[in-house]
Amino acid sequence: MIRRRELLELGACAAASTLVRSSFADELLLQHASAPQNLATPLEFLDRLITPTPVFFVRSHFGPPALDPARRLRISGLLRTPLELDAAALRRFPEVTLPAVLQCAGNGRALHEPRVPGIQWIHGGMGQATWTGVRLADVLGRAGLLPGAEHVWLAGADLPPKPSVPRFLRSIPLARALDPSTLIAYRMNGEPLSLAHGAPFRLVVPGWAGDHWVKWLNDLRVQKDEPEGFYYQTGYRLPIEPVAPGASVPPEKTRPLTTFPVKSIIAQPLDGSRKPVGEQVIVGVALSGEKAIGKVEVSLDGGATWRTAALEGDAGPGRWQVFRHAFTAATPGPKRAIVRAYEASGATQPEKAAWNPSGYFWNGWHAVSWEVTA
Ligand SMILES: Nc1nc2c(c(=O)[nH]1)N[C@H]1C(S)=C(S)[C@@H](COP(=O)(O)O)O[C@H]1N2
Ligand SMILES: [Mo]
Repeated sequence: MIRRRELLELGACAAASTLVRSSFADELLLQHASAPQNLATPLEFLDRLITPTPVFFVRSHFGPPALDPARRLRISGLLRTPLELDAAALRRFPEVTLPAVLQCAGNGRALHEPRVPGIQWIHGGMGQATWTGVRLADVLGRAGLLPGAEHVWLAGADLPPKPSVPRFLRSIPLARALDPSTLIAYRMNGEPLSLAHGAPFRLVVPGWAGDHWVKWLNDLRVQKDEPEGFYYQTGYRLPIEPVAPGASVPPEKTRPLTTFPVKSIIAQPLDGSRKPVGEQVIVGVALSGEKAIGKVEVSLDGGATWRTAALEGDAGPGRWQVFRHAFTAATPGPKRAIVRAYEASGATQPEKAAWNPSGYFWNGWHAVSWEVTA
């Protein structure tokens, strides 16, 4: 059995990305010299409802397989009629478009204390796009579920770099597969899916962490049980009960992670920036797995008092909203803003995120400091 550390070394990198201008038009692209398969969305782009595709983060364990527009999706297991669908066959199901946040479970890993190994994402392991495709429920309905169907195993066409490395295999419970927001998508932000984001088709599971959003999808199996193997039994699991920072957690005290928790991130001002006296605007995004955002608050006095920020975009599960709070700084000097989001139910973010051994789901209060200049 491969150990987590060996696996991490294969993909280890800081998820730093730089923006480069492409030779076409004025397009900005993400680039990372050592690991092109792991790219972070720059923080300053988390100020809008839709993340432009060229700066949308990329996370691939092994890198993409060859581009194959003719790829077929095999749908097998506990079904009356197993199916094999290519892109044209998929398009005969009713088409759906919805906005949804895609966020890596490891987003914010670099902010957990003590630090844990893995890609050191800060805030850029997420983005929101519109996704177009067909409902997985419609496809499974056509195939006809047999008694005992409880889990849907998901695999893509990407292969590990060597035989000792396990394949990337995920699974979702049948109820989540049948949710009308779960899509087999072939378009992102209105354009055909790019290879980096899973062409020709990928799964979209709004509100659930990115590892369920299997790219280059080619093998879907309806099963009675959850799968075995590294990516299911060891990776992508959280402690069932909260643990002390730095604790080791035996596998039987863990469960697969699913929805990401409520959080909010400030995109502007950037930490360490300088702004002239006058109007100061704090902008960012607020999101929470399968819950709608209810309220976002900003504090300018270290958490003593909070003001409610204005929200833009529609509230709803699986999507983010933009928050904005403006105030006037009449005199020069240092400023610091803290943000926290609430779900509609009133549940809110913890000041410090719950530490866990793999560094998933950081959602502590985000603070930025900047200088107001004369
Ligand atoms: N086949 C396949 N699907 C995959 C992955 C992968 O390595 N292989 N990475 C997953 C993870 S961990 C994340 S966070 C998302 C990232 O999607 P993106 O690269 O489109 O942003 O894809 C998921 N789907
Ligand atoms: Mo991820």
